[in-house]
Amino acid sequence: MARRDRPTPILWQFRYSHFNEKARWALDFKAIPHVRRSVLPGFHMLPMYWLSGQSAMPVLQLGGRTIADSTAIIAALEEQYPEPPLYPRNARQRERALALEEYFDEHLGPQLRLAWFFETLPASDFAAAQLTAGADTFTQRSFRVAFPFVREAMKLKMGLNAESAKAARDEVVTALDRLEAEIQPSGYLVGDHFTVADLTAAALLSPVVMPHEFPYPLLRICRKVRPATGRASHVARGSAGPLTSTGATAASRTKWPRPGEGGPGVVRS
Ligand SMILES: N[C@@H](CCC(=O)N[C@@H](CS)C(=O)NCC(=O)O)C(=O)O
Repeated sequence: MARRDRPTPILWQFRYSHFNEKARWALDFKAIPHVRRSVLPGFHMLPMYWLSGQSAMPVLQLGGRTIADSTAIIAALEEQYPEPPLYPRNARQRERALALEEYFDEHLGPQLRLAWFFETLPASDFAAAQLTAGADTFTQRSFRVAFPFVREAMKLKMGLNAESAKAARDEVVTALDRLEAEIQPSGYLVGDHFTVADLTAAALLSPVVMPHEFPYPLLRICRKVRPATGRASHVARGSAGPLTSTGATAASRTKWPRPGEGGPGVVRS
């Protein structure tokens, strides 16, 4: 079926979420016109269970299928919209790209989230404002009122406490060192092109790196951090505390192309 004749995919998302950014970026990279339906943490559970039988976002409705999990979403997009590719054509490179995607999904994404929320959830005004950034005033105010309950639910769901946050921070630093070590002379993680491995690492680091390309408002909490590279602004505005490590430097060096950004029919929500 020609691209233009296919039903418009619907992405169910949290705006402020790095796993959701991973799926958004894949859609944008492939310039796939789609609709975004944003929900708020805590209020997402019922609709997501109803839609997909589980609660984690992102969820993509694509040609009659409902797909949960960013990795599965990218695999489905790659199948239905192969151009431009996110998977290398070469089998060994593809294997490496998928292995790196899995590594960052398992060892960077959840840990960065834990460390990040451990620092920010106690700051109720900031955290509630970030989680509702861009929403209308009524939504923002209502969410702020409900936030103490949402926060407790989030802490329970993530198993968030001082000990788990410390372990998560250590694992993030290990993952950042691995990222630094894996970047090839080309500047990409696999071969000479941007692949799912680069997309995954960069999207999952977006809460720390705060790239300009992030499509929703990111609230700045950071003091000045000494620039580490020629693209220091990406590092400096995002890095807070112990996550300012070599890997944040590596992420700022990684290329961040979004060929399909704002492509025809991409509906921002
Ligand atoms: N492995 C999943 C992880 C998704 C995930 O952890 N999503 C978080 C937001 S970053 C979420 O929806 N948490 C709420 C919940 O699980 O109910 C993926 O790659 O999509």
